[in-house]
Amino acid sequence: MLWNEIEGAPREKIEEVQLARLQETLKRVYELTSFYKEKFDELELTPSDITSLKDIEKLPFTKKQDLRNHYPFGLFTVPMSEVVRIHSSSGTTGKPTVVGYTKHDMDVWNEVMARVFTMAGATADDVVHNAYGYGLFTGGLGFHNGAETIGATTVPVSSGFTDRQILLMKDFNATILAATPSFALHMYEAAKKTGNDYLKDFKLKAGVFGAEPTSDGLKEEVSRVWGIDYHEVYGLSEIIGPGVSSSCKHSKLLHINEDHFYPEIVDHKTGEVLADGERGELVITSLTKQALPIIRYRTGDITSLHRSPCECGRTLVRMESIVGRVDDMIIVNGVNVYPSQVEHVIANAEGVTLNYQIIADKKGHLDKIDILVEVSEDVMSDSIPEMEKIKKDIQQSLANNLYINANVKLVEPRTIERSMGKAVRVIDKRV
Ligand code: DLL
Repeated sequence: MLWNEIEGAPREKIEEVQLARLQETLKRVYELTSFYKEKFDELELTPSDITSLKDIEKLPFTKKQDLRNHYPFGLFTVPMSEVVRIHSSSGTTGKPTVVGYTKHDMDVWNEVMARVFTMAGATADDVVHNAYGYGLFTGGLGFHNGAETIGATTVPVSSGFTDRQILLMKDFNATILAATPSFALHMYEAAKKTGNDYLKDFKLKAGVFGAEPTSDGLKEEVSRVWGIDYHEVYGLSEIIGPGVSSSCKHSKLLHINEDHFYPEIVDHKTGEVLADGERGELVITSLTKQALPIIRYRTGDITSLHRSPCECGRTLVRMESIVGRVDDMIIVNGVNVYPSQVEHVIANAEGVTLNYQIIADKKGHLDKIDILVEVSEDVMSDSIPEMEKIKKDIQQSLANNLYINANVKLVEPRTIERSMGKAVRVIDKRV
């Protein structure tokens, strides 16, 4: 089932809508912000020079730093009286990035989140247990409004208080779980403690997971332990929040709501636009945003685009699941490594869980990398030969697959700190 007709419209129709909306957005930013006016003037461009979607390549990029430079509201194109909602990043690595929404922007967000839930098979008959954090983070309220838009019963539980989550999920007969994948796994650990036949008490049928890079192994684990279909959702606050794209039941690729968000893939070093299927940095132009329209935003997320038809009938372009972030990549003695690649190796190893942490440091002039991995409950941690074998196998697999020499340290179950939202996978002591 589609939420909106446009999701399955002929390509020409989608592109016609995109071009008209792009031209409107360009006029808006050119006339209403000195930031874009100056950037366009430098390139001797005016909005009327953009007459095809291909012309988008002529436009300047927008970076996170541009938003920070105009903190808090400098790039808004409406008076504050029209702004009905503010969200913001946590700002742990500098000034927070602040985003705003008009009533119309909220309608767009609700609509794309309704599409996300519909893609996951949810209807008004479902009970959505929303364990994304509420507050300035867009996860909680984004999912909340989407669930209400489809008429589902919405449980605004937010993150944290894991034992209570389990109780409420069971007693309220939740059918859809919305959470970060790492928190969903943590919830499972808590549920398991309540008894071995924990699953018979739950009515869950599907989950809508996102907000952090996740290996196929972790996705399969979440789906297996809860006995549910795994649907993925992607998004970022600068563009709207969750709801930029999501997966249907037919494949792992995510349909991009491209009538609202125009995607491109660029080489992250040169900025050159790459062909479909090639991996690079995702760049998004908002096509309908009013409070904070944004042109060619460098998301920092690495993925690729695919235009093959999908069995669900949607004609929207699809993206592969995020491989990693440009700035998440750690360079270990000259070798590029993404945390999700390490996670993939751990997922295929015997005797360990998917709770891990990567610690990068210096030893003399060389980089040194420790990977802490929790062993499974059923591994005899006092059996030294068994532990040695597990450790060696993981180290060997990291060397063979990722070309890194890491020191794997096996640790007792439940000793790595759990995250209630996005998991912290890397601690880089070199920076
Ligand atoms: O994380 C919005 C969101 C909330 C998406 C809930 C999905 C579910 P920010 O806090 O602005 O917004 O963080 C955005 O999170 O640039 C990606 O690096 C990462 N991210 C989001 N979804 C995924 C995903 C929300 N499905 C940043 N896979 C993005 C991998 C993701 N990374």
